[in-house]
Amino acid sequence: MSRHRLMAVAAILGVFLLVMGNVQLTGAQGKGEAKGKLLRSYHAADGAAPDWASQAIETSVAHQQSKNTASSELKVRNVNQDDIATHVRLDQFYKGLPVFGGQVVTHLDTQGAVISDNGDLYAVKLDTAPAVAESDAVNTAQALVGYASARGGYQPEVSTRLVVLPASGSAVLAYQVSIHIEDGSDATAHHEYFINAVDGSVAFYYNDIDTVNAVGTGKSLYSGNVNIGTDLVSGVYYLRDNSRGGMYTTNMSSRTSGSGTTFSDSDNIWGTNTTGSTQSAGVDAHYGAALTWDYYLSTFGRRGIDGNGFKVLSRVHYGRKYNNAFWNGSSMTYGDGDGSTFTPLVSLDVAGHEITHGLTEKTAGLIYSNESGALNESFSDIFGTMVEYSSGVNGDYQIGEDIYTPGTAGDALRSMSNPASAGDPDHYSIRYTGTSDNGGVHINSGIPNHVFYLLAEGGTNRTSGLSVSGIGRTKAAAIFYRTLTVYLTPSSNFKAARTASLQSAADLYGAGSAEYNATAQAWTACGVQ
Ligand code: M3S
Ligand code: ZN
Ligand code: CA
Ligand code: CA
Repeated sequence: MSRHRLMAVAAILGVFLLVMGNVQLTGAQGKGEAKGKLLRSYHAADGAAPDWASQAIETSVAHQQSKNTASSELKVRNVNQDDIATHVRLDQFYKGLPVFGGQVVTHLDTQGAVISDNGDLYAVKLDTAPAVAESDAVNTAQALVGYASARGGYQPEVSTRLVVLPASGSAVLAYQVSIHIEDGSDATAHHEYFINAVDGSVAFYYNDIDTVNAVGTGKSLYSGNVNIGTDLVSGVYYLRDNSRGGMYTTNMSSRTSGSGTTFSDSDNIWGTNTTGSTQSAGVDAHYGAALTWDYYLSTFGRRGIDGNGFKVLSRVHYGRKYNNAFWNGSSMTYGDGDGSTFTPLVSLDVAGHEITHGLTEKTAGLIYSNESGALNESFSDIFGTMVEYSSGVNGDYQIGEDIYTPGTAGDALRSMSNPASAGDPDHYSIRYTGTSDNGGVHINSGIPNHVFYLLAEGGTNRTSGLSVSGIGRTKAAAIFYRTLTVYLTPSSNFKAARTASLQSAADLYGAGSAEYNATAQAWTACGVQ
């Protein structure tokens, strides 16, 4: 079928003129007011046309009849009268079926004469008897959407109608299958499938929903008020950041399985800075995930933990009084803590720590036991601390100081500057050799943690008495990042980490450079030769 702008034909113009209907008087133009104000309008869906609109419709249809010659029908959609002109909108039909996108608007002056028209009518010639069953068309569309039925108890809304679909070449008889999903996940969409009613193929598709990236105000527990990336879908904001890989944050509502429910909000202001709002912990987790994304991207050019835009899910309010936070291979999970050992475990260093477990899994793959496990933990502490530092607020070398023992000030889960202050070794000679904690992964991490601290800040190891000249945390982080992502392998031990970090320092700053020598000295000071 060839498409003719305004020129295609309408030999049969069936016009449905209805008498009486809704008329809205929206005020007249006053002195000095801008022109173009709507005076009154009529919508066919509301009933019969009032007198003022009937004449305009008749004139418009006659105008189209005089211009067009092919077989088609026109039905009035609406008439709007403003202080400049009256505008009649006519929809195109073919043998009673809507022609998708076929519509013309005729503009009449205050005397009722046609000024101009615009729009698209299509030349159509086809058999309107479908060969494909409507249920088959629906099945085809549903299979393409691939939405698990009744996900989380939610059933998509599905509707179908037979239409004439203008297409290049010739018009097509098609089922328009609308599948509307608004479940708060990124599956949210209004899928519009056009399934060819003769051969069952997909003739056309689009998603009729507009999602808008937004910036919300988050009132966090530990980071004050922060900007957070949110997603506006059909008037509702979601805690989903499409500018950072689509990362999203869900409320587990004390459950321990499933993905939880994506946080949503009506005014894009989230949380209250207190645990009184379930959103507050969600803000911290979402902000932590965003800062971690930004840190790896702006520092190392890495888009997400896999370098390929990995979509991070952060789950908060996991379980009841759960004193833990973990990476499970695909998402970050945070408990609320019992209120005495931990408050909600969503501080920035912990978020950076958890997400870095994901990065380690996708790079060196360090096995979570014994020395490789302690290295795994240490890289999470190192980059968790770097993420916290990147926020510009807190540059400490403590881990979890904001969430640990709210009744005791000044302590932390671990210390990189002085591991012994949290009961952890700072030197290989005093490493833990037992079997608890997977062979001391959260204990012996103190040794490489302290290597990083001495390399970054300089200082003296308390056990060996050896001193290191610091090179700054930016260079130290670059060396350790390269160590993790380029050189280490699943069973690497501390000695392998020393060798790999020296290779990294040589790559970045040159063998024998101050940075290279400081790296060697930091490991030596901590007893790893
Ligand atoms: O160490 C951190 O998080 C954890 C907590 C609080 C408990 C158990 C394990 C972990 C972990 O290693 O992620 C920050
Ligand atoms: Zn960890
Ligand atoms: Ca910290
Ligand atoms: Ca404390």
